[in-house]
Amino acid sequence: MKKLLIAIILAGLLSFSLATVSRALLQDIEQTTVKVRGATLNLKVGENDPSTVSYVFNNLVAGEIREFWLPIASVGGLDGNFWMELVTKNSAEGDNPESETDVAGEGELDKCAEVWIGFDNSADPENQTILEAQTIDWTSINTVSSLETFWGNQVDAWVGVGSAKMHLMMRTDNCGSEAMGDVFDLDVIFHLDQV
Ligand SMILES: [Ca+2]
Ligand SMILES: [Ca+2]
Ligand SMILES: [Ca+2]
Repeated sequence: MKKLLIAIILAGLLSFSLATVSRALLQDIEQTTVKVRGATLNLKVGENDPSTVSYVFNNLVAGEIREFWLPIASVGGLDGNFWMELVTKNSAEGDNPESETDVAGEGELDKCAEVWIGFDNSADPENQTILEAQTIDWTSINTVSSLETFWGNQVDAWVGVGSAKMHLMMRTDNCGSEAMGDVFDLDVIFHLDQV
């Protein structure tokens, strides 16, 4: 009887030990990492950001056209509404030959000079004549202030994918002897607003 009791106790201890061994469970862990960065809305005009582009149009004469092309791209993570401003400043009489008819106060060149502004889609150079959006036809510079190209139009899309190229032309066909040697600066200001 005593042997039987010992045998039962041993069997119980053995089964308890087996149960303890069977509790060593398998495990698996997976992980994912979220890298967080704030949004950017960033316009790039020309090759450098911020832009370092400037032009000099010297000795403009009636009948000729001066012009430049400038790549414009949205390089941030957000789309935006693209629009522009033209601001004339530093109007002055400059050189004043005796034949100039107006040498008083500010110069007259900024009042008679005209601009033309259009956009090409440079991603498709074969079809630039087709894919050209004109923003303004020949217009006196001092009557242009803000050029709003409404959100969702062709130019916004081209700026968004980085293929827009602005074409600006200037002429002084309406300028006479009153504007001889006169000077002014034209700021072309590009905007990209979050939509
Ligand atoms: Ca920028
Ligand atoms: Ca002058
Ligand atoms: Ca003048």
